[in-house]
Amino acid sequence: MRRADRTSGNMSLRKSRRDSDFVLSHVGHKEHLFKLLVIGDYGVGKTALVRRYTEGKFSSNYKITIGADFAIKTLDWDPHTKINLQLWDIAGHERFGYMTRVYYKYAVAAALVFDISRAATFQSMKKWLNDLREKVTLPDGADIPIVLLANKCDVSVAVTNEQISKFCKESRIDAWYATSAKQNTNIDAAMHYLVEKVLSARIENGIRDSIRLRHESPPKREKFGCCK
Ligand SMILES: Nc1nc2c(ncn2[C@@H]2O[C@H](COP(=O)(O)OP(=O)(O)OP(=O)(O)O)[C@@H](O)[C@H]2O)c(=O)[nH]1
Ligand SMILES: [Mg+2]
Repeated sequence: MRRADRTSGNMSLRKSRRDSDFVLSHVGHKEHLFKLLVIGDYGVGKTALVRRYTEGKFSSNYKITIGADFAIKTLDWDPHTKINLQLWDIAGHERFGYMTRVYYKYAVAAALVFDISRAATFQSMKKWLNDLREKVTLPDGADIPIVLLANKCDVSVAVTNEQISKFCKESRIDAWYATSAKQNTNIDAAMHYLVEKVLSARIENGIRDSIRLRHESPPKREKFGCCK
C-alpha cells in the first residue's frame, strides 16, 4: 500500500531509453519509473486532474494544452518500493490531430478522461481507446492497463452509470471512477488502481529490467545474489 505521496513538479525528459522499464535496485529497495498517459477530448479536465494530483491545486481558468505536457509524482509505495509516475498530459484539441501520438511511446498505462457533463466527450472515448490500443502495447503485446475517468462529477451529469459500465464491459476496461479535479474526488484512488495494475502486469510478464545504483558497495554474494 502507498504510504506517502511526493510531488516533483515538471521537469525535462532526460533519458532516451525505455523509461517505463527503468528500475533502480539496491539492497532490497526498488525504484520504478512508469510513463502514464492522460488522454481524452479538449476541455475535459486532463490538465486539471494532473495538476490536482501532482500539485494539489485547481484553477477554473481554461488554458489549452499545446502538444503535450508532463509532470512527475513520486509515491513511496511501500517501505522498499518507490514509484516515479511520469504523467503525460496529451492535448485533446483536434487541431493537433494525430501529431500527439508520438508521445504514446513506451507508456505502460493510461487514464482515459471524459467530461460527465458533456455526452459528446463520452462518445469520443471509443475513438481514443481504439487509437491507444492500436499504438501502444506492453512488451509482450498485451494491452496496457487503462482506467476510465468520468471527470467534473461536481457539475451536472449527462451520462449515466449504466452507460459508462456498459462501455467499460464492451471495451474490456476493468475500472472507472467519477472524478472531480475541482473537489479532489477519486483521483488518488484511480491512480492507485492504475499503478497496482501496472505492477501486477509487470509481475505477470516477468519484466525484471533493472540496474544497480553505482554508489552502492557490491552486495555480499552469499546473502543477496545478483541484482534483479
Ligand atoms: N467544475 C469542474 N471544472 C473542471 C474540472 N476539471 C477541469 N475543469 C475545468 O475545465 C476546464 C478545462 O480543463 P483542462 O484541464 O484545461 O482541460 P484539458 O482536458 O486539459 O483540455 P486540453 O488541454 O485542451 O486538451 C478548465 O476551465 C477547468 O478549470 C472539474 O472536475 N470540475
Ligand atoms: Mg490540457
